[in-house]
Amino acid sequence: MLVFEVRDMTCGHCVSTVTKALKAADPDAKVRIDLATHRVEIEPVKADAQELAEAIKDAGYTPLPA
Ligand SMILES: [Cu+2]
Repeated sequence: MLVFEVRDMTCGHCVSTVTKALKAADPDAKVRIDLATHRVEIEPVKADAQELAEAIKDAGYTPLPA
């Protein structure tokens, strides 16, 4: 499982934007986001950590190693 901390994800809209971006990069990945801790957990199927971090960045957010 991959974990990022995304501190600039601040509301439900951000959560859905980040989720959509991750699903676009890896449609079958499992994505779990805890807004209170800004924690994004991903069980990838085909994308690697680099690609998923890029997807979060392209959506306008900043993934940090957690
Ligand atoms: Cu938001």
